[in-house]
Amino acid sequence: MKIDVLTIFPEMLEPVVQSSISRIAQEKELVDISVHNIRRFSDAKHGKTDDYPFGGGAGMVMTPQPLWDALSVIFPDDVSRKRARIVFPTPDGQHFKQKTAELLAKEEHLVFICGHYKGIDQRIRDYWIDQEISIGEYVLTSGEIAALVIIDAVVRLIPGVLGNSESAEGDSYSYPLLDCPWYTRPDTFHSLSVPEVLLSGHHKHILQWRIEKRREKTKINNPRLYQRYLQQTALEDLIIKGEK
Ligand code: 6GU
Repeated sequence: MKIDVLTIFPEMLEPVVQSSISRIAQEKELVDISVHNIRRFSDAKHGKTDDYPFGGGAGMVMTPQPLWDALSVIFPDDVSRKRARIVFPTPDGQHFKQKTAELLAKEEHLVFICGHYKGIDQRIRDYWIDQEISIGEYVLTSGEIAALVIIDAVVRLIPGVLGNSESAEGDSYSYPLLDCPWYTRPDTFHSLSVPEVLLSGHHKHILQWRIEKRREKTKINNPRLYQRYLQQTALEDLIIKGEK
């Protein structure tokens, strides 16, 4: 997968995309991430990339020219444009979910536009952007952090990026319940012990314990997900009984 990120703060992104999962994915040549400085595309004095909003209001809006020119370089022709998905992280976008990450992980080319201030000129959104994504109900100062969140969630789902031992399979959100607690050696630490069942070697009991812990945690931390889980298991029971 090719990933291009347009930003006025490349220094915010570079250390992150060059470490952790993104670095491994790039070393394995499964992903190629390029960070582009929007300022370099600006025709204005001193590489200016923002201006006052028409009609007034607080804050600045990113001007269309540098973004348009940067996108025109990334997409030299219609074919390259058709093969890509342009994502705009923004607090007024659609909620980012695991399902969103799964769909984006199937793309061959993703382009992220990081906005600042009040955002970007609407004409860029109308003409270029395929998908507007919010990572949660709070406001961040910049789209960079949100873009990094989305990239991390997507890259780890690309086949081959994670090793078997780190497999994305039982993740919270790819399974209908949140994750259970995990422990490792030593079995007693500062007089804190590990639940005995995990040391019992009794696989069925361990599985039952883990499901119970997942239920307990989901009920408390994400009641809506828990309700969905209850409905789904009720439906599955009906299907098993042949009533649906
Ligand atoms: Cl995608 N951007 C910004 N600036 N703030 C956010 C967000 C995105 N998602 C939630 N808050």
